[in-house]
Amino acid sequence: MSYIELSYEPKDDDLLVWFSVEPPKGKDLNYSAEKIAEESSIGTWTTLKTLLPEVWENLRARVYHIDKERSEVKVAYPLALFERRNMSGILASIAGNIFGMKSVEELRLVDIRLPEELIREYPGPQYGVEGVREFSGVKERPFLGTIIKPKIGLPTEMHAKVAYEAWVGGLDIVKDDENLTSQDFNPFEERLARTLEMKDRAQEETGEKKIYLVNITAPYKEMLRRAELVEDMGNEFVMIDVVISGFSAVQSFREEGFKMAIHAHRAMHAAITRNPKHGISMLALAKIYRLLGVDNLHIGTAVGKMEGSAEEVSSIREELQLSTAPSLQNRFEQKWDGIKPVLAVASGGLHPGHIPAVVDLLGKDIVIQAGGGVHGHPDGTIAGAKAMRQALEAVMQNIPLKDYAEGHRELRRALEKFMDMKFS
Ligand code: CAP
Ligand code: MG
Repeated sequence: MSYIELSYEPKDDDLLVWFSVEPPKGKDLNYSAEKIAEESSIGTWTTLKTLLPEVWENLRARVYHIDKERSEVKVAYPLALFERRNMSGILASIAGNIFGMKSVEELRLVDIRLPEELIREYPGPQYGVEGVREFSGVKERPFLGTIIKPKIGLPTEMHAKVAYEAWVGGLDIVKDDENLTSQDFNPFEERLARTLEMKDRAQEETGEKKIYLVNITAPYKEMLRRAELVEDMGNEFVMIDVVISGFSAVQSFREEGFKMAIHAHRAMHAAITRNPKHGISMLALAKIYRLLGVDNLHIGTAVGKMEGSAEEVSSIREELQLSTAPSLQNRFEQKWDGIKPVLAVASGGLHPGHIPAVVDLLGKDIVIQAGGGVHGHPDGTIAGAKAMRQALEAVMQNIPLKDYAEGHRELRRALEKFMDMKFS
């Protein structure tokens, strides 16, 4: 009785998983493929006297593709193996014990093909790209944002003041950092109230809608309490560290039905996604978060301080935004019927000089965020925000950044500091 069935034609409603595998010394790919399918569906390390024929027939995973060249296997899972609308349960099968088995040396979950029957059971983003553009008034161009820096430590009043400066300098978005929650020097309630006052003031002064991504990451019941506060104060967004909070919290939070968009920060993802031979790809995680229903998701920049190649970041952006993501060398074709597109967030080591490259790579349905790249501007936060806006203006008008900087002091000063550019 083998889990390998290369003649098996996956059904439309099978969930498919693409693995890259390094078998242990002395074992071949077929050996590891067998163990992966067994441990991720119905089996264990030995044959079982308790294995009913119908369990074997109806619920086992089937290895339908083995590529010895690329050391990859593809496995088909019947949907009956999983509980409906329980993403944690699905992952406990396809992304659970198998990573720790001795019968693989390395194992990477490259991609998941979500069948349309499963897609229909999940909400997807409440707002998505259109909805966020709708309530923010940012129509065509990328969104510009900053993260208050230092990431931790500013007292509440200073946090709110820096946020005000970023907004009046021209940024659309101010975000709490991923590890700013409710510390003694900047308690959540205080920060929310003071920063929203500054948001209102900046909106009046600029005539532009402004967005505050307040971080509600906390034990789940506390997340709900904070979300209620945020909603009562009329803020349109919450931010959640989704990997750290867990799939169950993200799925539950989306189902709470708050009338607020979810900005998904992915801190901790690299513990799972970074090793090219082991773990889970950011592409696969991004698909799960789109299905669960975040509105914004960090995906990397290719040009900033965080790892992630241009090809990978671009592929993830496509997966988040296309209604059908075509198959690639390491990506299933994926239909997203009825699931809204997600705003891709490019952040991490960015400054105004990066904006042309980021827009070139990822297009306009993105959020470009810079923390150090704004608050590290030699003339301070307002100038840093202006420099970001000027850089985007240059891109939208197809003017080379250096030329545009000639007539825009804040951008020039940013390029002098961050890119060592020389001006006459
Ligand atoms: C960026 C950032 C973001 C990273 C996360 C930080 O600050 O606030 O958390 O972008 O990385 O704390 O590093 P800087 P990613 O602009 O000062 O780098 O978006 O890849 O998940
Ligand atoms: Mg951060």
